[in-house]
Amino acid sequence: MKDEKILETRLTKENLGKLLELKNSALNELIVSAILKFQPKSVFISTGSEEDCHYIRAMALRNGEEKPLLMPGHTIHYDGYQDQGRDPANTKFCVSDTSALGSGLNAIEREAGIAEINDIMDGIMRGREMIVAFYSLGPLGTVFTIPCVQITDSFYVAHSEDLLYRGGYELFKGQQLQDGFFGFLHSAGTLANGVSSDIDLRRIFIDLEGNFVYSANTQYAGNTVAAKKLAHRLAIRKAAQDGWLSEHLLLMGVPSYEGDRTTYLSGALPSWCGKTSTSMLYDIVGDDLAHLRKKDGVVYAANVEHGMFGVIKDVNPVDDPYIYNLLIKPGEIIFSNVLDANGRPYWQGMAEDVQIPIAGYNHSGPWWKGKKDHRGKEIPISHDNARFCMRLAEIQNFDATQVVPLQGIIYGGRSAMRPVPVSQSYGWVHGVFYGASIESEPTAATVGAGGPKVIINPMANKEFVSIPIGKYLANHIQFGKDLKKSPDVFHVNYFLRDDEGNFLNTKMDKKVWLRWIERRINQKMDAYATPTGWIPKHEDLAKLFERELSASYSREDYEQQFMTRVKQLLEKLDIVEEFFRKETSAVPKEIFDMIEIQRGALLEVEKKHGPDISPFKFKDYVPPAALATP
Ligand code: SPV
Ligand code: MN
Repeated sequence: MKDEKILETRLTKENLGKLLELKNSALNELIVSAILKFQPKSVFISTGSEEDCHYIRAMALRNGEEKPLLMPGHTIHYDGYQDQGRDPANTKFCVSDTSALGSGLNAIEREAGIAEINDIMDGIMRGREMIVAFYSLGPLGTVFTIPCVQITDSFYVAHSEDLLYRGGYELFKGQQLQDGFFGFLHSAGTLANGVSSDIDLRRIFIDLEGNFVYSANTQYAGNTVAAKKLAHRLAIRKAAQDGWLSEHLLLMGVPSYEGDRTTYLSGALPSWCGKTSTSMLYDIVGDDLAHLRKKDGVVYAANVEHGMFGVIKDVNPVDDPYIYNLLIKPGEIIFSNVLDANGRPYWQGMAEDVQIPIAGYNHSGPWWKGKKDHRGKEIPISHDNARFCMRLAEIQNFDATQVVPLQGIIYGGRSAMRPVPVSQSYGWVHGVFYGASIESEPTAATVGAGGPKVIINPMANKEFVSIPIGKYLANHIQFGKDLKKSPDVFHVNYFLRDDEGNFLNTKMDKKVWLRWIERRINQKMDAYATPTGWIPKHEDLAKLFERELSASYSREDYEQQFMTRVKQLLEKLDIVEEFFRKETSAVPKEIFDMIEIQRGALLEVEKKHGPDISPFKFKDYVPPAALATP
């Protein structure tokens, strides 16, 4: 059958009109091949118009993927009990030469991968409607724009995308897209009770050579929502080819005390390490993904998204007032995997004065207090990775600047004993090393988390890097080279603990660390040099604690938090070195040099001062010159 005939059999006149108006033969071919493979009963084309978005939302409710809550605009969605996070084991890159990707990436030979996914997705939409929707990665009308087309049978996925991304229908007008487009083919598979039930057949296969992602038998947004982590993997590869960076970064503006400037910062922290809450401290531009490009020697950044898919656990009036206030008033929000009791949502760590019901419906199905899972573990009221999804524009402290000049990059992890709460690198390459050696613990954002206690997660991007990790780091080093001034690079760790396991900092202390960062970038703050970077002085922090939090900050707290713990830091260097020695792609020599220099500097200060060194001991310290490469 000719292409037009196939389209006519599945599309109403109105939908066909919306498609043909684009006059895009590559797109038509893609849709025809999707129809032939997936066998949907009908096809809905969304232009992103209010009417089309309304239809998508209504259908998500009608087919049970979402249910209405009492508050106008609020809906709730559940993922299957085994489908509440990303699935690294079944997320694979399909490439002709799997060994060329290095050792850290989950790859499958391209033909075999595509055959496997085609087999799984054969006829997968039978009896269902197929949605075709268009989005843009990054702001429209800028060099950041990348057109994306999503084909899915999940109205929940399309609804989430309408909240999270800028519409891209117009970008597909015309036969040629200058630089191609990214395509996403998703099916939630068989649904039971509104959730994907063939979890054994869950696959997320990324065809790097075709710029397509296939995702089947899953609903969790990290596995399905095209323009989020699926597009991010394609974008990392495209960025490497074109000399820019696609990063797992928050973006924020910090207005100055003097009222004369806003400093734009980005931050890479693995999920569960305080990324969203950092982005909310001052003015939020984005909380998850950013693209970085250079122009005239300056780095510019843009938020890939325009919505937020945030962890809801611990969102309460004290820690996250702006978000909390939105979650309790009318507005378009999708809650996922929280407790629904009589049409009201409840989650772990919400306001203290909220009376949590003892029964309702949650990510485990009907729920009652004391309900246990198959391992005998009590099921909490909401999943640790339960989320909310909303547009950023709703948020009070949203900064709508589309493209921002980037002055600072923050890397952060989760570590009980190291490193100090905040430090600054001596230069760009030392900063790349900060990012390359991010340390965290397993999180709830991936299913089947387990394995090693310490995870080395370069740039918090390990799960998404789609090129050899060595090449990825080499690109970072290269990116900083021909700049008028490279962004200053910092490291944060909000999770230091004492010997009894108590946190050394409150959640709000990060406001002070961010303020110190802003003032360092603008040369308004002095610092001590230490073997691992510049650290704040006590007297400066004491003033910032007073001004930001009306709190005092004792010398003892400072000494304990900013202690250089030589033994722990050396241990970490060993773990980092082992991680990179095991990698089969060519890791840049600069990374190994940094490990050596750091190790040497730590051993030297240990000889002089012993293993736990007070920050006051570094008043006259001079760091190794080799750390200060520009
Ligand atoms: C993360 O875990 O980093 C997220 C959520 O941003 S996910 O969609 O799972 O990637
Ligand atoms: Mn993320």
